[in-house]
Amino acid sequence: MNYIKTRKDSNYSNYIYIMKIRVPLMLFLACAAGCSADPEPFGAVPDDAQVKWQQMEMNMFMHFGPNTFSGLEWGKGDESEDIFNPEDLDCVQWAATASAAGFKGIIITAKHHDGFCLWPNPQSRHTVRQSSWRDGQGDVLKELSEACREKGLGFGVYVSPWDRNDPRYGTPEYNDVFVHTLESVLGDYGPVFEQWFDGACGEGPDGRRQVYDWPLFNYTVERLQPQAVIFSDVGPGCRWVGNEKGIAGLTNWSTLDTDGFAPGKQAPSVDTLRSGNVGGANWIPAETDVSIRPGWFWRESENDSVKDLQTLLRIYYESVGRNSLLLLNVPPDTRGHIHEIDSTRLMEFRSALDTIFRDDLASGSEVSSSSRFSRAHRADAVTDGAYDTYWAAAGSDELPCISLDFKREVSFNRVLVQEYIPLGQRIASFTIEARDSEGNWTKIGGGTTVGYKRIVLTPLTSATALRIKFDRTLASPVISQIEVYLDELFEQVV
Ligand code: FUL
Repeated sequence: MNYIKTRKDSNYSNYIYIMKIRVPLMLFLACAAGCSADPEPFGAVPDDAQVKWQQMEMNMFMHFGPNTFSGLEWGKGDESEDIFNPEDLDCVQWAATASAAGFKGIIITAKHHDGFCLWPNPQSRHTVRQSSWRDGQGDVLKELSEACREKGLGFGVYVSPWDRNDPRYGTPEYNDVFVHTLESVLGDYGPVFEQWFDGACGEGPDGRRQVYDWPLFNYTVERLQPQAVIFSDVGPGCRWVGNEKGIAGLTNWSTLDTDGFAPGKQAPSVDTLRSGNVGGANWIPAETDVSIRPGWFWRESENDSVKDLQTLLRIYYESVGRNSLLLLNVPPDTRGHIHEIDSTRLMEFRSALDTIFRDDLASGSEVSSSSRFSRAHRADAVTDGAYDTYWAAAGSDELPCISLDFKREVSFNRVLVQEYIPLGQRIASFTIEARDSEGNWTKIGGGTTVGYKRIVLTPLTSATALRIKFDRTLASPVISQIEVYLDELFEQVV
C-alpha cells in the first residue's frame, strides 16, 4: 500500500516507475510475444520425467526370487514358498554397490513369471509372507526402497503380468487382480522412477493364457506414480531395444510409431525396436537390458562367466553411446548379496569409465559455427559442460557446421555429441572431420542419429581442430555438448 501511495503522490517517482519497471517489462513482453526466443520443438518430444530418466544413463536390474535358489530361469509357479531363503539379505550392500559403480537407480523383479512376490502382496498366496524366511515377516521391497532412498538412487519395479501360480490367471478377473497387485507395489514403497512391464504372456497353472488389459495397467501406473516411466516393448515411457545382448541401433531414434502395436507378440519387429522410427509419432526412447551373467538369475555355476571388462565397455559404447539407457542386470546370490565377482567387475568398469572420460580434450577450445539461431545460442555452449545450454543453428542454414579449434595438437579416439532432446531429435546424419598440423581436413567418422548422447569411436587421431557437419536434419540442429576423449582401455576394432 505504501509503495502505491508514494508512486501516485510524486511525479518523479512515477517517472522512475515507468522508466525502470514498465518500459523494460513491456519490451520483455513484446519480445516474448514477437521474437521467437528458442527454436521450435520438432515432432514428438520427451516429457520432464523422460528427460530425467535419460539423464540417469545407467541403471541396475536385479533378478531375484525362487529362481535364485532353484537354478531355473522361468520358475513354474509350483515351487514351495520356503525355497526363497536368503540367509543374509543385504539391500544396503546392493545400493552401495550400485551407487559406487555409477548406477542412478535399481529395478527389482518384484514378481517374475513364477508369480512369487518379494513383498507381502495381499492379492497373492505365493509371497514372502507364506515363506518361512524371517517367519513370514520379510519384505524385500521395503528394505530395497529404503536403501535406495538412503543412497539417493531411484527405485523401480519389474512386475510380470504373466503369472504361473495365480489360479485366476487366464480369466478376465485376473486383470483386476493384477491392478490390485500394482496398487500394492506402487502404493506402499514411495516414489517409483520406472515401471517395467514384461510382455511375456505364457500359460498359467490351468494352461490358459491371459488377454492383458494394457491400457488399464498403464492407467494404474499413471494414477499411482505419475512420474514413473513405463517400460514395455512399445512404451509408453521407454521401449525394449529388441535384444538382450546390450546392443542399441547405430541408428537409434527415440521416436516410435505405436498405432496397431502392443507389448509381447504384437510388438513391432526387433529391427524397428532397435532403431525406432524416424519422425515417429511418440517419444519412446530405447532401454538396453542385458545381464552381467549368461542368465538373468544368479547361479553358482555361472560365477566364471561374469562378463569381462572389455565386454562391459563394448556394451556401454553400444548402449549409452548410441542414445540408449543401459539397464545392466546384476542378480543377487543365495545369501542375498551381490557376489564378490560381480561387484569387483563393476568397480573395474566404473574405474575404466572414469579414466576414459576424465579429461575432455575439447574443453577450452575456440568454438565457431556456420550460423546461430539467435545471439543467445552461442556456439561455445557446446563446451560449457552444461546440458541445458545449447548451440542452435539458424533455420535457414543449409549445411550447419560447428568447429572446435583446440589451439594445440591433441590425440583422441572418441567424439561425444549430445542433442538437447527437450526440443526433439533432429539430426539424421553427420560427418566428423579433423584438421592436422598442416591445416588439412580429413573425414574421421560420422553417423546417422545422435539423440541424447552419441559416442563415436574414431581411429586414433592427432589434430588441431575438429568440425562436425550436420548433413541431414529433420530440423535445424540443437547441440548441448561436444566432448573429445582418448580411450586407451577399450580394445576396439574401428
Ligand atoms: C524377459 C523374461 O522372460 C526374462 O526372464 C527376463 O526377466 C527378461 C528381462 O525379460 O522377457
